[in-house]
Amino acid sequence: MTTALITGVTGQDGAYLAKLLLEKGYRVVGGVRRNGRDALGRLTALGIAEQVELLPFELMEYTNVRHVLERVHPDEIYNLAAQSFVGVSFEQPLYTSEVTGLGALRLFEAARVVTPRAKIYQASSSEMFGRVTVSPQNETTPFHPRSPYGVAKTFAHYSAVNYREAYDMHISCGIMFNHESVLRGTEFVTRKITRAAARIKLGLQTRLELGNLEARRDWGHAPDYVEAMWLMLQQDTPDDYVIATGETHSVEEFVKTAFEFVSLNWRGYVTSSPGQLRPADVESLCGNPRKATTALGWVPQVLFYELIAIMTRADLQREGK
Ligand code: NDP
Ligand code: GDR
Repeated sequence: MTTALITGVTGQDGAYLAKLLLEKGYRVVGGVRRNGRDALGRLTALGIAEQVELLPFELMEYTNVRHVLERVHPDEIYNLAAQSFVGVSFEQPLYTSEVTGLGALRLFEAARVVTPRAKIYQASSSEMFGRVTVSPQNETTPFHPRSPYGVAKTFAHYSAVNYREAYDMHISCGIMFNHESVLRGTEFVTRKITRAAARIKLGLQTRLELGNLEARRDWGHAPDYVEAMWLMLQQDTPDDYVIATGETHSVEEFVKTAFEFVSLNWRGYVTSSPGQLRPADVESLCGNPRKATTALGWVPQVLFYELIAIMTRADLQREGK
């Protein structure tokens, strides 16, 4: 039986990936932090909380990371743990660098010592592209990160590449563009919008305050994206892959579509507030997933309009209870 260790198993991607690997017959071990809240909410929502073996895991603590590898001896390691919210990274740049940047290096270094033959997936991000001058972006597009989060992910990405080249380790990076789902955290703009549209429709909320409505993103569906993570680790040689839909839409288009889904005109409810703007923002992202399609056979199944329908419908159900 193949054993996978998922760091960040309580997050959106961790939950979907755990489900996928369990369906494939893996033994799935998940690293969790003790933080006193309902950490297992997403695993419970997918009905797999009992099937994932949970171990205390903290990326800040090298000894802990190393002990977990010694205990689990995973065949595959998926490093999804991170301080993943770009907005907060401006408030907590050092902490974000520690977890999202150095945390990944701690894991690679521990794996080099304990499980050098394990295959590793590193969750790289389209935020590394940042201020782009070419569109769409692919694996050869230069990085110009625009946030402490983006800088930390770029450090982690190059650390992964360096460990691959220096120590011949099987580390692959998914340069993933935004991917969303019904399990997305409510701090991210998509879920903030679909939840608000549902709540306004149900009379539970009156308005929605957003920031930059002109920002454009390439939004896909998280269950499709975890499939790409797994595919990367089934290859004989490690590599980096852009995972995206190839479509780009603005935040305003997202708002308009979600509100239309609940038969409301967004203009009566949504404001753009300077307080929600970031010191620097990534204005526009659009990925070219051709390499993943050719080499991995990966194709996104859910695109923009269906994604918004899935998320808004789920929020209507949840909020209507
Ligand atoms: P989430 O924010 O939903 O999940 C992050 C996970 O990391 C949570 O399980 C969290 O635990 C855990 N974590 C945070 N800090 C630590 C720490 N110090 N030690 C151990 N675990 C920690 O992120 P997503 O699921 O959306 O994303 C997964 C990964 O992919 C992240 O690395 C993210 O940066 C990256 N990514 C995501 C994209 C997206 O669009 N979703 C796109 C590109 C990259 P807890 O539950 O305790 O907070
Ligand atoms: P992002 O996602 O920063 O791309 O990072 P987020 O949903 O937070 O922002 C997307 C864009 O929307 C604009 N925006 C707002 N964002 C939030 N959160 N709240 C608002 O009210 C709001 N109004 C406008 C933002 O300025 C931005 O331009 C996500 C995370 O999952 C990262 O971990 C991941 O690496 C990248 O996607 C790819």
